[in-house]
Order: sequence, then C-alpha cells, then structure tokens
Amino acid sequence: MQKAIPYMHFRGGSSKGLYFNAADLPSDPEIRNRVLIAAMAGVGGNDGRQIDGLGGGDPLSSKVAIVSRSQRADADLDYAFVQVVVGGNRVDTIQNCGNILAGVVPYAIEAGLVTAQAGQTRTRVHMLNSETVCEVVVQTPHGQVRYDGDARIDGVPGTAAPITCNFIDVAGSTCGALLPTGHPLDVINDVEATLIDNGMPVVILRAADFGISGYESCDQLNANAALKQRLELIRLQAGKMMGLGDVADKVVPKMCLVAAPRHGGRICTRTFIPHVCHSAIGVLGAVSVATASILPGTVAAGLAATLVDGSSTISVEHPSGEFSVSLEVDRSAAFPEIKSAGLLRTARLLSKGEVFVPMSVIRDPL
Ligand code: NQM
Repeated sequence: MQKAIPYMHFRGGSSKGLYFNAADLPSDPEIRNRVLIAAMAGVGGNDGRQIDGLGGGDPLSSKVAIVSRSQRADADLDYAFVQVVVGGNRVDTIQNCGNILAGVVPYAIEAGLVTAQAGQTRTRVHMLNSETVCEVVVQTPHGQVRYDGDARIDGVPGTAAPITCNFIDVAGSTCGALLPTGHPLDVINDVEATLIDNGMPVVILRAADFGISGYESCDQLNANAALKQRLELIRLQAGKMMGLGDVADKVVPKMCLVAAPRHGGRICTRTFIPHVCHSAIGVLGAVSVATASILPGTVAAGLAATLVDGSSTISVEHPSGEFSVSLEVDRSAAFPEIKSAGLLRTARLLSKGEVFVPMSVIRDPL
C-alpha cells in the first residue's frame, strides 16, 4: 500500500524542490521527515543518486518547502524549508533557503492558499527556519501567476518573470548575532576567517590562503580533496565558534572562498554548501557575503572592489555569473547596521501531482 500526497515541483531561483501544503503532510516532525526522505530519495536507503525518488541527486535539487497560511499578524504565509541530505538518509532543517523561497508565493497562489491580486501580489512570508520575514512580490496579471518574462538570473538559462524578495532583519537569524564571535576577523588553523550570519551562517576565507586563485571551476574545486579536507577541519571549529555546536552532520556553516573580483563585481566567490561547490551561490549566502564586504575588518572587505558612490547594490561574482544584493544600511552607528536585503529571483512551476510513499514509512518506526 502506498499513500498519495499532493505536491508541486518548482524551480525556485537556481534550485528546485518539492512544495507541499503543510496540511497534506503528517504533523509529527519525525514521521514527516521520513515521508520527505521517501518522496525525494526513495525507501531503500539514500545512496546519493535518489534513483527511487523525485530528487536529482544534488543538494540543489533535494529541497522541500512546506507552506501554510500564517497565524502571525505580520505574515501571510509560513514557509518551512527542509534539506533532504543527499546520500545521508536524513534531513536538515537548521538552514533557510532563499532560492526555494522564490517558489513559495507562486505555489501558494496555485494551491489556493493566497489570492492573487490584479497586476502583482505582495505577500509576507514568515520563514520558520530562521524566524524571519521576507516580503515577496510576484507578477500576477489577470489574477494568475505569470512565469514568463525578461528577468535573468545567473545560474538559470533563459529569462522569466521577476520575483523580488526583500529580507527584513535577517542578521543573526541562525547564530543569534551578525558576527557570532563578536569580531570581523578570527584565526582558525592559522588562516584568517570571517564568521558571519546575515541570513545564512558562512565562513569567509581568502582563496589565496589555500594556494588557489579562487577563479577555479566547481569541477576543479570538487576534485581537490586536500582543499576540501582543510576546509572541513576549519568548518568544524567555526561551527562551535558560531554557536552551532558539532556541525559534522549539519549543512551549515557554508564555506566561501573569496578573491578580488574579475568581472566588474565587488567580490568573487566559490562556495561549498558545505562539501560540494555551489554552481552559483545560495541567496542568503550571497546576502551574508555581500554584507561582509561592507563591514570594516572582514576578509571580504579586504579584497572587495570600491563601491560606486551612493550605490547600495553589491554584485557578488560566482562560478556561473553574478548575484546582485541591494542592502539597506544604517550608517549612523559606529558599525554599519543592515536593515534589509533585496534581490531578484525567478521561479517556474514544473509539475504537479501526487507523490507515492509506502504506508510503512508513515506507520512503522525505522
Ligand atoms: O543561501 C544552497 C541554494 C542554497 C541555499 C545552499 C540558498 C540560500 O542555492 O538562501 O538559497 O547554500 O545550500 O538554493
């Protein structure tokens, strides 16, 4: 016997994942997580290929959004993000995902959780993983989600309708403080590092300190076992310093190697999420790196190009292009305070239907 569970499959930004109405999933988090692993990876054990499930065997396509109407006065929707760990037979809910967020409002409109307005629909999404709110604007001419358009985001071929996301007060969303150690610069294993959380915990390191340029391709970096081992040793210590405890089995902090920009941006990045090089950069990862680039004394600020006077838009270069983040900064205090971060994403509905999960996954404990 299998249970049929309604879902939609969306590309959200440069990721893709399964979107569920919270009401269609078991309310017990442990059973719910087993269902999500079965839907994404299959039931015979997660060997990394996800051949028995709907996932694509890559962290960027092994993601889940769980959406419901919000009970909060300051939000319309609640969004919980779940990373089904590739090859791990487990999930991680500590991190948020700004790419999958881009599909949340289109999903909610398609699923009847939000009524589309004429022209565009402005919706406040409460992101449960970080307890923060993002205002998302989706194009809805004639009261329907528009998917086609002229907006281009690097990491996704072609163009689509723009979705704007304005993250409010995401500083310290996971670690409790923007700079969890209280310093813009720490030293771990003799390497200078900036430990920051502006929506995503990230460890920022100079690529040159690892004997590489920082302009390598993801394939070259993924093949560099010695580099990955050094990064993981630093990550395990950084996790403790950031208040995240033992991060051996966690998907945060992300590890970002930076270099001077080469294509007119402010900073060049290669990000491990945390063990595989991202083909672009995560949304909130980009917000954290952009933020570091304007904070005095950080590893990123030391390599960043000068900002054009008056501009608050920071272009973060990554392996498949760039990611622009608009920061609203209060510079009246001694140390700049980030009020909000705005950015452009796109999303597309790929399929909808029912995913089948054996009843035993729901009934029997593992
Ligand atoms: O940083 C990848 C992605 C992400 C997360 C990751 C993300 C974000 O590109 O908000 O979007 O860092 O694991 O989807």
